[in-house]
Formats: sequence, structure tokens, C-alpha cells
Amino acid sequence: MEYIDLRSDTVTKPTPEMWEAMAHAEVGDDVYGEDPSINRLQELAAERLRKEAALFVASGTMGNLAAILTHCGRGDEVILGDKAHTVLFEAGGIAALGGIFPRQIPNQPDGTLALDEILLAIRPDDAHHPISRLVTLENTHNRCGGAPLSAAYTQAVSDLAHQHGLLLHIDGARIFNAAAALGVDARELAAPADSITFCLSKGLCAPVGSLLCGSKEFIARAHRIRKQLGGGMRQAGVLAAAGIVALQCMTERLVEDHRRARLLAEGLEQVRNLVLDPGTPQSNMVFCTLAEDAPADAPQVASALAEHGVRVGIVGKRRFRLVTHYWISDEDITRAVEAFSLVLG
Ligand code: TLP
Repeated sequence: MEYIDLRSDTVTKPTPEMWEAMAHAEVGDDVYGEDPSINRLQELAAERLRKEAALFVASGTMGNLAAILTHCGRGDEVILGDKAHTVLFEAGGIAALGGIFPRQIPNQPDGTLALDEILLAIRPDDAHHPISRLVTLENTHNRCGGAPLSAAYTQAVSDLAHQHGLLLHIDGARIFNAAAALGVDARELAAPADSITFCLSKGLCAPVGSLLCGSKEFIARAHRIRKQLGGGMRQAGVLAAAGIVALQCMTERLVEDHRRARLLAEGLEQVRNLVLDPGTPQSNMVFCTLAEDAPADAPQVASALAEHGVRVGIVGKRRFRLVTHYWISDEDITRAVEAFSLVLG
């Protein structure tokens, strides 16, 4: 069965232009710095976020890990939200591999960290404490409804961090969705950060890879960390070729995914036994919960929907996340809403 797959934008397959670019990619040994496609992608990424340099990494998880390992040493502390992807879904890598202490403070419903909470979390210089080194933000914020964080807020966090000698990293897995949602250039959102990761393999449809961006000096150090993590790839230009298409052709169209997410939310609002999060969607994600008296739980509803050809993300006992992307059409949205009505109606 051909599914309407709303589980995530990570399920996106390459576009025809990407397959074409991959088939004809110029490649070389990237560990020698000789892969022309990787070099081009890295230059393009740095330019798109107006940073000095960029590094191609295998995944968003590797990008965040390499960034945090580059900024922090063993016994140092990173301040981040309790709903951050790095806290919830990166297998504790920063602690396991870096001995870095994750100081979690509550994410506000809009994905931000309250400035006074950040301030309170920054430790004084005292032998009892780990050394506070880094703050990380997530933009858009996955578990906070796909919320975009504004440039002004990001600047305020950056200023606060810098005043206290800390640095700022952004997990910008979906930074181009944030830019599309806010109607700004992604460079503005990246400007306050000392480093930022973004993903090619989510809404931008490339099959593999993320970019870590920052100063030349930071990227040189991150390069060694990537090698330690086993992330030095060889003729990975085949992947970079798709990434170049992603950056050149796929960022401007994300507004279409956001429009379809709104269409989906409008349809689902009419479905019985389903309660949408207030304000959803904020980008390409719709979050909703089964009503108190709904006759089934989320896994049961999800398997009934699958029988109607619709796959949804389960993010709680009674909660769903539905993500729009390049391979979801207007007609798919109509069919998805129909499937919900049939299952819950
Ligand atoms: N997120 C995935 C799952 O892991 C939850 C998804 O389906 O949304 N940062 C953010 C904000 C992310 O949402 C993700 C992936 C990552 C980092 C990790 O990227 P990958 O999967 O490339 O390691």
C-alpha cells in the first residue's frame, strides 16, 4: 500500500532532481578534503547561514553532538530545555561520550527558555559546580509544537550567555522552516549563535546529512571531533550532491508544507473526539490529542488509520504529531482527514 506518511518529515525520499544530481556527482576523498561536492555544499551552507565555515555530518544528532563536544569538555555543563531533542532523543550522547552535564530547565510552551531561568542556571565559579559553558536552543522546537524562535529572542539569549562567558549553539534541524514561518532570512535566526546545526534530510528531502556551521576556528576543531566520532566519510559527494539541490531548490517551498499543515488542522478541527493544540500548526507540524471519552488510545487509532493508508506519529498515550512535507499533496490532506473521520467519527 502507498501510505500517506505524516509520521515525520524525516521519511521524505529524494526528489527526481536529487537522484539526477547524485548519479552525476563529482566525488573525491573527503578525509583528504578532496570531495568537490562536499566542499561546495559546505561553502553553500556557510553562505546560506552567513557563518565562516560549515562541516558536513552524517545526521542532526551527530551535528549537535560534535558541536557540544567541541564547545565543552568533561565536567562542563550545557544549559538546555527539558524538551530539547538533545535531551529526549539523542541517546544521552553528550553525557555518554563527552562527560558533559546536561542542565535541563523547563521549555516554555513556545519552545523558548525563560531568560531568568537561564540566568539562574548559570553557575558561579565554585569548585562544587560543573563549569557552565554553553546554552543550546532548538529552532523550530520539535516537541513544543514546531514553534519558531524569533531572531530577537535568540539575540537576547546570546547576549545573556556571552555576558556570562557562555556560548550559544542552535539545534536548527528545521531552521529553514523557522525562517519560512517567520518570513525572515535564516541568516537572521543564525546570526546570534556561535554554532548551528541544520538538517538536509527532513523537510528539504535529501536522503542523508546535516551541516554544522560556525567560525573557521570552531569548524576546524569540530572536524577533529567528527573524525573521533567515526564521521569522516570518503566519497560522500554522492550525498552532498543531493544536499546542494536541497539548499538550492527546497527551502523556498517550505511555506507550502506550512499551508498544508494549516489545511490539515482545519480539517481535523471538525473531527469528533480529537482536540487540537491551541495555535497548531506553527510550522509543518500539527499536534492533537484524543478527547477524554474517545473510545481508543493513540496506538489503537494509529493502527486503524494505517488500515486506511495513513501513518501518523504517536507522541503520547493519547497524542499525535502529524508532519507535512514535500511528498504530501492537498489531496493527501483531504484523504487523511477522511481517514480520521472514519476512525473517530
Ligand atoms: N527528529 C526526529 C525524531 O528523532 C524525533 C523527528 O522525527 O522529528 N534535532 C531536531 C530538532 C530533530 O527533530 C531531529 C530529528 C534531530 C535533531 C536529529 O536528526 P537526525 O535524525 O538526523 O539525527
